[in-house]
Amino acid sequence: MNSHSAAILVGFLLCAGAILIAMCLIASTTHDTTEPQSVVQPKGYRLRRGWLWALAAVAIVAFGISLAGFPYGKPAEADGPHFKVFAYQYGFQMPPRIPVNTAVVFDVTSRDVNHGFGIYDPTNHLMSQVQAMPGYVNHLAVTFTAKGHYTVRCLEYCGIAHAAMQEGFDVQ
Ligand SMILES: [Cu+2]
Repeated sequence: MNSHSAAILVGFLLCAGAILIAMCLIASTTHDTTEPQSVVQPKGYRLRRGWLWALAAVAIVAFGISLAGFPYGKPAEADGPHFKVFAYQYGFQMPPRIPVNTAVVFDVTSRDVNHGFGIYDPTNHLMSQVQAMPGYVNHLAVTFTAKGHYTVRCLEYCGIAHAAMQEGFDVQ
């Protein structure tokens, strides 16, 4: 387990523990109600409305704060070298070598149907991906900081041999 996975596990356990404690507190402080349904129901609806508006406020604030860091819609770095990628049933036509520590741009399109262009690093982790669409060129900016053999896999079901649709290139 690497440090990233360990951090996710610890975060999950902390959240799960906090929820468990909250549930135990609620269970221990909840008693049989003697109030009739007609009294409880409006209270419940008020509480629910309050929750809705509180969550909406949190979501709007979080959206506003995180919007600046949204990765989509920004033009790819244009100053680096561009590499053409053609996806087709069932493979990729692309250059066999990509320079290391260089901001490169993949100009990705498809010859037939929609495909995915997913780049896996030498440890087989997905590091970047974009759609390969007929009639469109999508630009994917990537800077490879490690040399090695990278694998490209299709991430969009595109036909009977989709699972075998794989290509590779060397970063050097
Ligand atoms: Cu596919």
